[in-house]
Amino acid sequence: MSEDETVPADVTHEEEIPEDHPRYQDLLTRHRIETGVEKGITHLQGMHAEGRGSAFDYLLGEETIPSADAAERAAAAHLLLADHPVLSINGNVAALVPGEMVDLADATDADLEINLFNRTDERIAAIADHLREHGATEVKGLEADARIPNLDHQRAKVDADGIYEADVVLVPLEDGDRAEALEAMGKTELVIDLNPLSRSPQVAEVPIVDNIIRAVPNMAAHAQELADAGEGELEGIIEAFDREEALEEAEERIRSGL
Ligand code: PTJ
Repeated sequence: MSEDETVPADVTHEEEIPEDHPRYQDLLTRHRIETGVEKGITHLQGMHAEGRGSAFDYLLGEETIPSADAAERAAAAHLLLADHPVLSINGNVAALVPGEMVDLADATDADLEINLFNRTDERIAAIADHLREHGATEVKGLEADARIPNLDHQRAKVDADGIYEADVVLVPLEDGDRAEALEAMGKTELVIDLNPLSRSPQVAEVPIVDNIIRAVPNMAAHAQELADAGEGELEGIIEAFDREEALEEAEERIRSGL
């Protein structure tokens, strides 16, 4: 199919988007965010965030570049080595990769916790239902009985036995203030963000500059492959990963298109 060929203006089901369309991933992502907003899962601002991400992804060539794959493998190793890993879910993440986050949690024995920038009880409940529909058995973030220090009240809310006490946290599409506040709590942060210049990947131990729809299934595949690896092998993968180099490679790819 050529790029000029159109897809139906009103896509009701994502199956209506032709998989051979040159911008398939972008169309799929847009559709999932739109559906997320309609279902009360995704905030309207999530559309803006997605538009920004999609521009970076276009420049990256809409593919997982080698340094992102290395970051995804290192992130999987961190999750497997952690005492208490937690995967943070916001409205965009829930709309884009609900089942994939459940698979990653299963593969790494991690908790799933809803943590919203624009927090309302209605959205928390809608996202928890949505995750359960996609196979989650336990969803954290509903208690909100602890606070991240140095953040305003709503955005600081977390579960005491979830993100608050976690040693390793995956924070995809995260706002920079919260990423910095979590980092200040001494947590190992794994960040998925298509903008390598954004503050969240800049403070992350493992910045993953990739589209979340590719990154999360790839992390789960790495985790499954590393399921029987010993601590030494996992530590070796972590040590071999160079965060500065990964950020530079992603920026170079975006700027040069090469
Ligand atoms: O659901 P809530 O209330 O928690 O709100 C979630 C959003 C995403 C709206 C909120 O956290 C927000 O406003 O985030 P920002 O500050 O816009 O940051 C989102 C980052 O994610 C940006 O740097 C985007 O480039 C990046 N991004 C957007 N879509 C993707 C992405 N990164 C990876 N994959 C994507 N599909």
